[in-house]
Amino acid sequence: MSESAIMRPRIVEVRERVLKQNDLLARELRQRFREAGVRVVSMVSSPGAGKTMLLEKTLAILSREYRVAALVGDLATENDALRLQRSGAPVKQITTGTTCHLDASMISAALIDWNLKGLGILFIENVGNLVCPSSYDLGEDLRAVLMSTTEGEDKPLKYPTIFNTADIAVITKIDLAAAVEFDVKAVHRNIQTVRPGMRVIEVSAKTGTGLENWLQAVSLKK
Ligand SMILES: Nc1nc2c(ncn2[C@@H]2O[C@H](COP(=O)(O)OP(=O)(O)O)[C@@H](O)[C@H]2O)c(=O)[nH]1
Ligand SMILES: [Mg+2]
Repeated sequence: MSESAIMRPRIVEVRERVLKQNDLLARELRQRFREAGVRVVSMVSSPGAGKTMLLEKTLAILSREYRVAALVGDLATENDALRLQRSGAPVKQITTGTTCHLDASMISAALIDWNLKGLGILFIENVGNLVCPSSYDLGEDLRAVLMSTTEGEDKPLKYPTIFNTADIAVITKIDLAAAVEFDVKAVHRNIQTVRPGMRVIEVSAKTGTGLENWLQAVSLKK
């Protein structure tokens, strides 16, 4: 038997154990969020799709109405936390080193000294990646997958799992659609092929287009 054939079952076993452990911890987090009455919204996308910019706008607007806060994951640097802190909301950076996603234990550790009572919405910006984050439940109420017009229309077909584990899809940088000849109809078709019935919101954090729809989806307003 080749070495890879011997190794494969053990790797799968360890991976299953890690995911099971994560699911248990995510369940505890969800319970903690529920008890504190905080709504948790996570954002996933490829690097540069516009998570931080949309979150900067979101925190600035929603903080007039709710107490909002954010956790932001990246392999390295505190850059995004510094950008988000300008909104005045409490923000904490989670640096993951070589890990390409956030997991429930990282969220738990980041919140250790936070009092969640009285918080309206907690946002979690995941590490930029359309693959790894899909397997890790973070205890969130709503997971938004973002993709920008500059990435092409076929991302939903290439990365179906992340679209299947998310609750809503957000097409970002809609202000650039014409310039990059982005086919808006095609992306809607592709998302519905992968995930029939999925809610899709088109936004531009730069111009403000569609921001109302996004804010309505993430906020407590029904
Ligand atoms: N034209 C345009 N650029 C945007 C928009 N949103 C983000 N960007 C730009 O895209 C780049 C990456 O954005 P960032 O928020 O850091 O993406 P992240 O890596 O997903 O957090 C930055 O240069 C932003 O200024 C948008 O709605 N329109
Ligand atoms: Mg970012």
